[in-house]
Amino acid sequence: MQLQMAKKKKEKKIVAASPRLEGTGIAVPNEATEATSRYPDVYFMHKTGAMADWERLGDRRILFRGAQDASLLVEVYSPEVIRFRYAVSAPFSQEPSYALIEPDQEERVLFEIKEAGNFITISTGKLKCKIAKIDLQLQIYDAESGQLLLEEAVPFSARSTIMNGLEYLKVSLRARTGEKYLGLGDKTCPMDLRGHALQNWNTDSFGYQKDTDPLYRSIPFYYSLYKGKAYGLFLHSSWKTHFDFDATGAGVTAFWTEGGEMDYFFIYGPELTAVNRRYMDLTGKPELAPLWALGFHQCRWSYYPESRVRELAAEFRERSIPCDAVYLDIDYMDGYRCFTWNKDYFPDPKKLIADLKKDGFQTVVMIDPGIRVDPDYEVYKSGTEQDVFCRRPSGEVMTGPVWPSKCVFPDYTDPRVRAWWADQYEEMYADQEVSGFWNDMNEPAVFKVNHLTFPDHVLHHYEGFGADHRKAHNIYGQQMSRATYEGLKKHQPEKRPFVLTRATFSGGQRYAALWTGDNIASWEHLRLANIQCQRLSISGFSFVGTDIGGFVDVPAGELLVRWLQLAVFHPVFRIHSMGNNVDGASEAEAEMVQEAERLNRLDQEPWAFGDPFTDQARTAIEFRYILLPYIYTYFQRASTLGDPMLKPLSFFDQTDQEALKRESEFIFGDHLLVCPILKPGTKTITTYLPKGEWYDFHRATPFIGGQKVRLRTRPDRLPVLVRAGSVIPTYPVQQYTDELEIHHVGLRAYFGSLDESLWYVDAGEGYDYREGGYRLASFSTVATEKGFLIRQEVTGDFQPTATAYRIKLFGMPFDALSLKVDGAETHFSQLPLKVLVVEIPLDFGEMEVLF
Ligand code: NBV
Repeated sequence: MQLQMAKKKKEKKIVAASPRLEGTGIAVPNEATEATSRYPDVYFMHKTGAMADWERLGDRRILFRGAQDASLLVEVYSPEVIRFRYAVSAPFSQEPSYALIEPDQEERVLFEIKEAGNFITISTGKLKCKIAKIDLQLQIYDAESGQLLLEEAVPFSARSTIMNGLEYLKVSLRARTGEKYLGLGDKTCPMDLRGHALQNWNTDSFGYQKDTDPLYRSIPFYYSLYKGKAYGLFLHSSWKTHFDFDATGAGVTAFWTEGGEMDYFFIYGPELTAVNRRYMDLTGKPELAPLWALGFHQCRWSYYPESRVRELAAEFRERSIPCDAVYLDIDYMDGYRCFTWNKDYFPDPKKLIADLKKDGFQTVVMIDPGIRVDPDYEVYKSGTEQDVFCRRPSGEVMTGPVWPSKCVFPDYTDPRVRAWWADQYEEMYADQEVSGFWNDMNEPAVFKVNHLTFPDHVLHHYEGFGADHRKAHNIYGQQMSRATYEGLKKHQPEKRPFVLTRATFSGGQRYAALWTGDNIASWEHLRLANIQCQRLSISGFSFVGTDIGGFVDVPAGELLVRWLQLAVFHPVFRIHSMGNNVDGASEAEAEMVQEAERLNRLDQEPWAFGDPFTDQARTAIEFRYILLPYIYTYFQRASTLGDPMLKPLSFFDQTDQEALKRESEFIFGDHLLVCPILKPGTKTITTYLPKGEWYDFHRATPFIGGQKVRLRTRPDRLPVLVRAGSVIPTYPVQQYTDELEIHHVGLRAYFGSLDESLWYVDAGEGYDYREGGYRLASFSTVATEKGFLIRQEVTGDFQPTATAYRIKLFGMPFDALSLKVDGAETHFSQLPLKVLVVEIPLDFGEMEVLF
């Protein structure tokens, strides 16, 4: 009795903590109502209550029926991954998932169920999951150590009202002292989510701020790290979801969804990196991008007419600033009609695109979901004929203003509509040879109404299961990018698609890269960009970037340069700005804006701020091209293993308490520690080096990790450190990714011992790599007082143009006397310089420098 009262008290507290519930004070509980009285609304609470019975369903599922109106379905996916689903008064849904990939076949997982005393225990070998018979309350333990990993604070509950039906389904967990939370997509709050209450509801967030929530996308997946062990929790719901990471300090972390089922995956590590891989196994990995997509991209709202685009491209080449792609924003369209060209501005797009391509530029264009209502417009006509647009319950097609004042919107949750949408790309992609597409406004955004998006009542096909917009909203952008991706695949099957999307959902990494939307040209936003990209990277979206320099407002030259330097390590490396579409500019800016309007520019190109910033911007972009083979290698790892390309220090060493506190420095790939400069006029920065030995990347100054170090900074580059023993592949500077036939691949080898450094290469386009058309070199290093040994093992059949490595050996503690390559020894005739450079064949097995 006492125990029950204590529980009740706790539950009340949690309810009060939830923002969603605070606002609904009008409903009264069912128990308080009388038959004769009337109320604005009346609510009902739903629980499982005590366990009525349980039943094993097939190989992986166990159904626990509650004595009350909710039941629990447990599904064991693997020894580390268990799915928990709660349904209220309804059978469990059979709907396909937009987030999960369909496994080829369901693996049989061995697990045991034991009923003893007051509990039922499911044991998988790695986990022990204890379910109390009295209320189905849950505890999950590490099977080996017995450490309690997850514990419900109160049993699952849900609430419905007469007027609204189900309002929420909620799980509350104990938040232990010292437990940290990471992930959840592109939230702008500090890296540790603890103390924050956040929502997922894709929202057009023009000029968002550090506390703006929600933003453009929904990734309801977070990590918990406690006493050195990590698990992930993926709330598998396309409804609006809420996460309260102990925001009130009551020691409870709760999450809830506003409809459907409570459906979540518990994903054990215990390493953060293992949690990530298991999440990626569930939701899929990004496809390998075409190499050009990892080059530098230049964008603005908007480059037009054609002469301006040509002038831009020419200026990059004249100034020898590398660039692989130019983007055309909405003004290339004819009256904002998607898939059309403004013929005054772009009389012959095919020719323009071909000419740009000859000069090494790919063209990427914007496509929005809002289709202009215009009976003479082909896309509108065929869409209407084929009935592809979203409707209201009355049957009327939903219209709303976006760029054209009256738009209709395809229902991408219908496979038939996705196929129709995919075909809209045929002419631009297959005939005009646009290289990639940029899907904007797909939260979906609607102008003029405070609600910012479709009304809740709009209907969606939802793969034949039917749903209103509350359920389909968060996956609308993801499904738009999917339909785009499928269109590109269909119309040029031999090419790797490049799709950039603003809105998405978990699993959307399979279809598109992301940018973080309409940020601001401020130092604060550079800091946010750093956090957002790290966080998105561990949330499944490594293929991510920000509008370099800021979308809104104009950066100072120094800010643009520092942003470019950071973005060298963001897979999407693109300058973008509002240009002269300045909205609500201050008076001081007004004159500048007017002038810019007259000239049709407010420039943010790498040279826009003159000297010394142009040279510094060039140096940053050149560094990206130098590191290209390293960056591409880690893209390949992300696409095969799912590993994040950017890793917060916690992903490098989750036992290092200091590393867990850091959010500025991050690891890029497996070997580089990047220390962004986030303040103007920075002369020195203090950075934390995780345990181990490190070198300055450029100067090879050695450092011992596990401590903070103070580094002097330079205007033309960021401090980048590299792990001792690393072998980093480099290319010469190119003006675009396949400009040169590369004869020598650089390897920067830093004295030390390390098991693995990688260099992956393939054709950079197409799918031959799937049939062995790749070359993956794996290097291991051994450093002793007698010498420095590098071993290489190669897999794959691809023959790169390079025939030799030019290896630069850094940090050698003694003079090198000879070089042994696969047994053949050459003595150095004179003592080499401090940095030893040797040239050896690409297919070497073992090379050693002897002291
Ligand atoms: O198409 C114009 C812009 C685009 O440049 C930006 O990148 C998107 O995030 N778009 C938003 C629509 C209007 C923003 C005010």
